[in-house]
Amino acid sequence: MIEIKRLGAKFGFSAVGIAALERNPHAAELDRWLADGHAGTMTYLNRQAEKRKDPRLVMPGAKTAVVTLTNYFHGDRIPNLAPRVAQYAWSPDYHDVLGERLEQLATAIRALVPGSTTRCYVDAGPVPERELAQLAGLGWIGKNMMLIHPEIGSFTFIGVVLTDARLEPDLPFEADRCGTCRRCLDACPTQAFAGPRDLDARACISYLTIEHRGEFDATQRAQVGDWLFGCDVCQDVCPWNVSFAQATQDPGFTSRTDVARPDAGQLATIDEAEFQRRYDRTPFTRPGHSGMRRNAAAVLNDT
Ligand code: B12
Ligand code: SF4
Ligand code: SF4
Repeated sequence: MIEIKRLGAKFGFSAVGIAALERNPHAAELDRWLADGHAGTMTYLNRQAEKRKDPRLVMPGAKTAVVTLTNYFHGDRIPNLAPRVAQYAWSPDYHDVLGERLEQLATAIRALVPGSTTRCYVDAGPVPERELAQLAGLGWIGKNMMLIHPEIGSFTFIGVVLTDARLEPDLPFEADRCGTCRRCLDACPTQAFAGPRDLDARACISYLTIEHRGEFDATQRAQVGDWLFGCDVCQDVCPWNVSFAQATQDPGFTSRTDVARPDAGQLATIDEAEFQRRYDRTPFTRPGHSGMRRNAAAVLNDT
């Protein structure tokens, strides 16, 4: 399906691959991860488990996943000093930008296969996105659990169009190019990895600053360190990013200084109306006003 890939590039995706939908070959890994409690309070992952284990259940009649990667790396020339914000959040909300592009791709699929139907997903549905990207030949799952493309690295968003059209699939990316490396596991500031491809989210700074609800206890406050939102350490140290990640030139992902380098002092005291005015349609709305105030207070405590 060269035409779909050509159109994917035209709509702004960095890479596109196609996977035939089947039962998730790593369903047992998901079960074990959930049983170990590694999802913390993200109970929606338990509720969605059956669909993640068999993505054919996500959309009745779905046969194919068209999977996209979009590079959001901003380059290491820009200093990421305290308070630190993960690079995926530096630009306008990716759900909006990628949602529109996925709709364009879905429209093109329906035109290529008349009578077919489609559904688009980016980080907001019961879709095992990394798994599908690996099956679509876009890269391998690194020991840090990230999908790593051999020429782009892992600073990518994954977007998926499910369709009932039967499209010719790509070959899965079978190689594991991590080899004996374990830099991500050793560099994690909170030792959040129980082992390779086994992240205990409860200790992950990304989980604590974005998904955790309520105040931090003393341990959590210390774990967060100088990260205000998300964490990039296990990607920053990965040799595949060090060697291959290129700063994006994508106009949909230009960096916003107010999000990339916010003032923690202001955030710790900002009122709700002002927070909404400044950060509406940015990833900061996920933890929201109270979560970002909590994060800012923890960072100020650390610096
Ligand atoms: C819950 C979640 C989180 C949680 C849990 C993270 C985790 N490691 O699972 C928290 C809040 C901690 C988090 C953090 C981050 N996240 Co997040 N997250 C998700 C979400 C919503 C679900 C992931 C999930 O189901 N996790 C449970 C685990 C068990 O499932 P899994 O990750 O799919 O892993 C499968 C494979 O590892 C496979 N498997 C296991 N062993 C093996 C072995 C082999 C050989 C193979 C092939 C497969 C395999 O089995 C697993 C189950 O199917 C996805 C979006 C989605 N709908 O999928 C985004 C997603 C994974 N997150 C993303 C991002 C960008 C991040 C952060 C980088 C953000 C940041 N900078 O702070 C960090 C990275 C932390 C990390 N190292 O994983 C991107 C990843 C893009 C990419 N290139 O991989 C996604 C895909 C969102 C998107 N659409 O772009 N995230
Ligand atoms: S995102 Fe940060 S805290 Fe979470 S696993 Fe990676 S290095 Fe550890
Ligand atoms: S740092 Fe090393 S072990 Fe970790 S994901 Fe990258 S290549 Fe794999």
